[in-house]
Amino acid sequence: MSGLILTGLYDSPFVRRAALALTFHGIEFEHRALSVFGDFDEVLKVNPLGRAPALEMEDGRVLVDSRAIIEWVEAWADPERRRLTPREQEDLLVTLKIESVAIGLAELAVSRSLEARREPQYQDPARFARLDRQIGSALSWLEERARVIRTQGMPAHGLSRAGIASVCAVTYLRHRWPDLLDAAGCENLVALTAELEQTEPFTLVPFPAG
Ligand SMILES: N[C@@H](CCC(=O)N[C@@H](CS)C(=O)NCC(=O)O)C(=O)O
Repeated sequence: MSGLILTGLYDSPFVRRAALALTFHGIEFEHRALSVFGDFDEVLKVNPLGRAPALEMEDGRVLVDSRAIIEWVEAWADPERRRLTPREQEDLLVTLKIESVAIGLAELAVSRSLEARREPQYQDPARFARLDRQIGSALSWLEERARVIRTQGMPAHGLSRAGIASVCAVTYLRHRWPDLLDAAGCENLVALTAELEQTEPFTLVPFPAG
């Protein structure tokens, strides 16, 4: 497949996980590094929500939302090839549970970043306190499952969509809110993330420096 364009920055856990799924499957795409803030008008042209990621196809059709993009990529991929989604029902349940919590964690971490962008007089300490409890709780939940996240349902090649979502969320926290990550004390999850970040496809879609 060619002619695909993925819009968004890789400092977004959602854009990054869509790019990781495409890369995992060896699907070539052009990366259009637009910011949802600095390039808002351009982003609105491809995504009616004004959000990233958006995946444009050669015929002009656009798929938005990282979960939808991963679903589509997995469905398109040759069924005989390696996948990110387990076929067996129990494995699928565990994988989707972990992926959902990891995506939710990324949403909470991004919400915290959006909250922090407000003028100080409009920032709400109670909102930060709630977000921090939610982030800490989600990290603890993932930490308890760190040993299964890596290979959940996909022992042959050792990566599932649960792993991709978890790594994207934890690496985002490592860059944006390291104190929260350290406070959660999730050593196994942090070690797993560091290990996977050294492997493909993560090395091919790195979190931007700086
Ligand atoms: N559920 C969406 C979330 C996408 C999302 O919230 N992306 C962020 C970038 S990190 C964004 O576009 N934020 C701008 C906004 O919501 O105004 C997905 O998984 O793709």
